[in-house]
Amino acid sequence: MSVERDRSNLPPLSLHVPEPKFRPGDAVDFTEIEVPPAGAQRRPDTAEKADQFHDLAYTLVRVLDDQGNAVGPWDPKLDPDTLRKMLRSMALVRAFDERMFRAQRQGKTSFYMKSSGEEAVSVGAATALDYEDMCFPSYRQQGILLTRGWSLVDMMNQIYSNKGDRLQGRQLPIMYSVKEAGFFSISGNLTTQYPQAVGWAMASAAKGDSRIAATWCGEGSTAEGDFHSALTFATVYRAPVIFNVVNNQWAISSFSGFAGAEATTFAARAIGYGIAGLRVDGNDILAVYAATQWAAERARTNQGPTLIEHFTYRVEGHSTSDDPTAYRSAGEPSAWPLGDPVVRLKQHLIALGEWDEERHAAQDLELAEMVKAAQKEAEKNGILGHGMHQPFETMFEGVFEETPWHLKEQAKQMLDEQKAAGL
Ligand SMILES: Cc1ncc(C[n+]2csc(CCOP(=O)(O)OP(=O)(O)O)c2C)c(N)n1
Ligand SMILES: [Mg+2]
Repeated sequence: MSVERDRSNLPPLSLHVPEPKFRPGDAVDFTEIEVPPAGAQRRPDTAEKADQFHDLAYTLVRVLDDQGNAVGPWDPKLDPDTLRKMLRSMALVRAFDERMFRAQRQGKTSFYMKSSGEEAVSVGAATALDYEDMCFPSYRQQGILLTRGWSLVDMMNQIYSNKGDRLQGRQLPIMYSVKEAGFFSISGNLTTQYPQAVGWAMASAAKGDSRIAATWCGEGSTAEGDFHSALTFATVYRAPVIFNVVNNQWAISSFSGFAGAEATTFAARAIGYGIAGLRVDGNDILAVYAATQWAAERARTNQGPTLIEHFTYRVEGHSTSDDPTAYRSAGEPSAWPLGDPVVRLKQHLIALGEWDEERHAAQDLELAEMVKAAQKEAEKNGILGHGMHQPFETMFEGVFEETPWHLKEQAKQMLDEQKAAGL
């Protein structure tokens, strides 16, 4: 028997619905974002237990200061050639993004996603990892393929779903899959790459291999169940994996608050799992490089996984299907307190006397020409809407080792109908 209690003098509950600070038309003031000085964060030994440096999950590991100097214990002390290579890779990502964005607007493909403002996250990590390490990216890490020297034409063929497309038009444009470059198939289903990376890393360890895995997802994607099961498996088996959370503040039109950013940092998610957590200035490529190198050393010495939050900003729309002016203030990108990753590395190289504005401008021109030439080459294989680039029946292939009878039947029916229709 239940006795109802008089609840009339209890305070009414209320629901907290997060709301972004700035909406279209609002003036932007990011002074609330705490930006600690570069060089001020300690660098623990890679053999230290994860619970010894929880503070690093609540700050920002930074190397490049406002004058373009590399300072503090996280400075990876890279030689000028490596620095110039990273600058070139970031500039190439930008040139590639520009060109492919335009190709979409010209109707040559149905879809494209830029990574403007986030180039340091993928280029810095890909430079710090070994080529043989396996990457499980999201759709905004084209910088890994470009840093690994993958063919621009091959990437463009995929974007155009043309007859040179190694995926035969069966994936959304930009969802590359390049086994030869250690680049796992991108999935449109957010965060599926997290448990996949852990599984791969566990297999690598079980086999006594020396290769590690790295994976990336957006801050919004941390709300997926897959994120949490991946972290559980990884901590239990001390899987040699690096979890990257790219906190670019937005998940399409939802701000980071909807993934929990009002309550704590994304790096702090690691703490509850007993995993090493670092929060890094994602627009500082030296910090990204140093954090990745540190996490890779932990993984390679069986100290287990590391979660790195890259604090950055998505400068452009989510994709070519998005219009950010509808939901956020146009002033945000320029007010972002951590600057532009390309400009910051350029400034550093200039401060070292290893680069100058003229060389930079010349490189930008050279890269734009290179991308243009690759585009011309790829377009020889076809663009969207100009003919059939793959035989119809290929849509039934590549999923099962042996095509099951019912798919064979459907394929035959389709081909018969095509024939009857005179196609
Ligand atoms: C499981 C799943 N839910 C929803 C979507 C739709 N979707 C595609 S991208 C995206 C936003 C993801 O934001 P975030 O993880 O922050 O990554 P970002 O795009 O900022 O790099 C959403 C909701 C999806 N693709 N898969
Ligand atoms: Mg995001």
